[in-house]
Amino acid sequence: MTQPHHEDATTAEKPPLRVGMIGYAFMGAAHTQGWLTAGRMFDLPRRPVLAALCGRDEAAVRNVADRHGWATTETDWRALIERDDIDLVDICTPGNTHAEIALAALATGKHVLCEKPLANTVAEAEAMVEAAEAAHERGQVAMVGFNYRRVPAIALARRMIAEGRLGTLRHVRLTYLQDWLVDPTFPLTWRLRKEMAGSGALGDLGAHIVDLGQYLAGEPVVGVSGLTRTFVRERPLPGSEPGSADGSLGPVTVDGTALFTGRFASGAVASFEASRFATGRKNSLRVELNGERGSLAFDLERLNELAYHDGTEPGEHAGFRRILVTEPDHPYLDGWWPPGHGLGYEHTFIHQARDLVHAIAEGRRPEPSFADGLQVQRVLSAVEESAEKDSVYTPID
Ligand code: SOE
Repeated sequence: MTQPHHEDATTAEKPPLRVGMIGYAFMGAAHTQGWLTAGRMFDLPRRPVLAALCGRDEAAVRNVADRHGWATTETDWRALIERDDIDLVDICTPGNTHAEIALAALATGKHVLCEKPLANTVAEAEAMVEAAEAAHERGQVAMVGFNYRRVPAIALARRMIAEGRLGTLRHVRLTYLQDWLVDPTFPLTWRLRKEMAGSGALGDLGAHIVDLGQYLAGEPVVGVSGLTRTFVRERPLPGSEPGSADGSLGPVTVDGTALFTGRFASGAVASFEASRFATGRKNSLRVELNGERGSLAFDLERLNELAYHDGTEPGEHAGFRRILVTEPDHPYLDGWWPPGHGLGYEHTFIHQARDLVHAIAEGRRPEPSFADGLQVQRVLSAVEESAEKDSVYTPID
């Protein structure tokens, strides 16, 4: 049967995009929101279907699948990947598993969405890019989940920079601050173990701001100087692990804070700060860009707003002004509420799902691609190398 053209089709008539998701914790829940809602609010060429959810604990995965609306469950990701009633594999597991799962999923002909950071090492990320390129020739699509690109104000900032409203860029300033590690009794979860997470604040939060910096500037970072710290070096082992009853501690093997500077080939300079020790900061992501003709500033705590300073205006009444990014012609706003009603964090995942469905239907490389994820990985790795050398320090006697 020929499929109706999507604009003429009712939602039920559109060809399904059967999603199989691996992992169902925080990111899994966020991605589920994306898959559930994208087709309801946007006119998509394919209809996302929550086909299968995979996790190792059978009872727990069934419970979440039931609540979130996934049709079936699996306890082995390999079984999920082998299923021929799955079109896309969505990877929401810790970083140490991304490469293996993505390579296997691409090999079985699936499209792939992989959470950030793309991998734990540059070598893994390179292998993933190679596999994604080969898969692209076969009509498959592979995307990495840097969701903050999908905040409408960030997408608008990118558009304004590309239009030349800031002129030549000089400064790109990004901070991503959380405080959940300030408490020294916070347990040693997987995010604090190098063998699972790859790195700490650097890979978790730094990956986001490196991606945003490169996306907004429209060019890659070509050099860095870094400084990392692990303030609390031992933490209680989580309750479920042996030894916890007697209050055993285990070593924290990742950074808690990463500061770095970067340079772009154009001559613009960037500063980055990623921390889990910024007391009082819960999920504070801020961006400011200064160019020869103007500046832009964004704060995730006020994510419906973008601050813009037009440096060509007479000084007398110039200043940063607030753009409320809720107009129908702002990025992604065509699917949402009337002006002023506002969006939130979860909408970034809905927009991510929307963009990925379009890329699949059009057979084009999505943004951010695995190659974009690899470029971020290269920057993170260079920061670690620089921090190990302590090259940022010129000692002062
Ligand atoms: C935890 O630090 C975390 O959930 C990150 O892993 C996400 O990528 C970020 O968006 C919010 O914080």
